[in-house]
Amino acid sequence: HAADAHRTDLMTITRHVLNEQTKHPESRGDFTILLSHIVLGCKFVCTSVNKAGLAKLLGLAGEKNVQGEDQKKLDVLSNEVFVKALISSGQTCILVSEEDEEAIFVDPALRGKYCVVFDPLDGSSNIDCGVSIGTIFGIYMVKDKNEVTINDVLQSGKNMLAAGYCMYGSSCTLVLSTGSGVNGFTLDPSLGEFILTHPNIKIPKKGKIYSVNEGNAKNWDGPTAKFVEKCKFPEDGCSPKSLRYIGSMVADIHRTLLYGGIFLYPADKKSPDGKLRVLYEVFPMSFLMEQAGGQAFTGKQRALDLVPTNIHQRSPIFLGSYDDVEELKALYAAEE
Ligand code: AHM
Ligand code: MG
Repeated sequence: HAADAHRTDLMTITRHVLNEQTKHPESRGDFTILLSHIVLGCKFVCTSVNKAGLAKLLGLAGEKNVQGEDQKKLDVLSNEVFVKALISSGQTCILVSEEDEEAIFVDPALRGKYCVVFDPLDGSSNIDCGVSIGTIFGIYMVKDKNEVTINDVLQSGKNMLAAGYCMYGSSCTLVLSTGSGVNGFTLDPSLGEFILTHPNIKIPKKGKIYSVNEGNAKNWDGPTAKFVEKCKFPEDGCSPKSLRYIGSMVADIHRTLLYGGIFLYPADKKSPDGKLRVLYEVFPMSFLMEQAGGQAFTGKQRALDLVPTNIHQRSPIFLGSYDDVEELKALYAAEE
């Protein structure tokens, strides 16, 4: 009986990834170990986020992060947990975290072949009011394990082997791509396992939602302003798009993947590079978007073609349904 099979044949994230990796038998075990350590970090952060109000983990830790913003205790905690989990996996050689100014080079004795770039807890301005936040990560492979340099992470996004995010929302959802489509897993708290709940996510070809911080509108460039105007006052007789903006990238991208539409964090006069960071925000989300059939564009080029020169570099980014991004690209092309 199909319904029974559903309940008793549980596709855990580990089982799913092992199945996917049969194409790369040489890396199967190593990648699975790395992923299980990332999953452990996500479970820990999930529990901490859920307990935050109760455990009085909220509030300033008295430290500032690299960008000079106030850092919340949960950010510090999440970062420590991820760094330690990744190092102890024995599979990593370089780590780049939003919370650490310098890249972390793993002790040679514990070194493996993967580089992990991550934002341990993104959207932290949303912590205090209980809105969804998330972890974002991307994985590269080092060229030569014996000669590890910063250039191993300063690679274009299309070289990523895998990328994903975990959203700490009404449920805990991990969305992952290892380069052959996108799959979503939901944490079953009673089992402590992520179970495949959203197989083969494909973003709708065109969406009805746009997602942007309109408070920055006065400083936008021409094409962004024109695009948003067209969302509200379409010229072709279509209905206007709805606006949804959570201000938490993981939640805004998760909705965009499932419902379609477009997410914009454009350049503006005050921040010509936008706000979001190339390595651990823009690249992983762009990787997922393309794997789901959507597009990711910087205003100048395909986002995954960027080659960062600095680990904390920022870039404007437009992500979403194929047709919606196509429309925006046409406006930028007309500008040139
Ligand atoms: P953070 O890394 O300091 O949390 O900032 C990143 C967040 C993203 O989650 C979100 O998309 C964006 O900042 C929202 O920025 P804004 O408040 O400018 O709209
Ligand atoms: Mg962030």
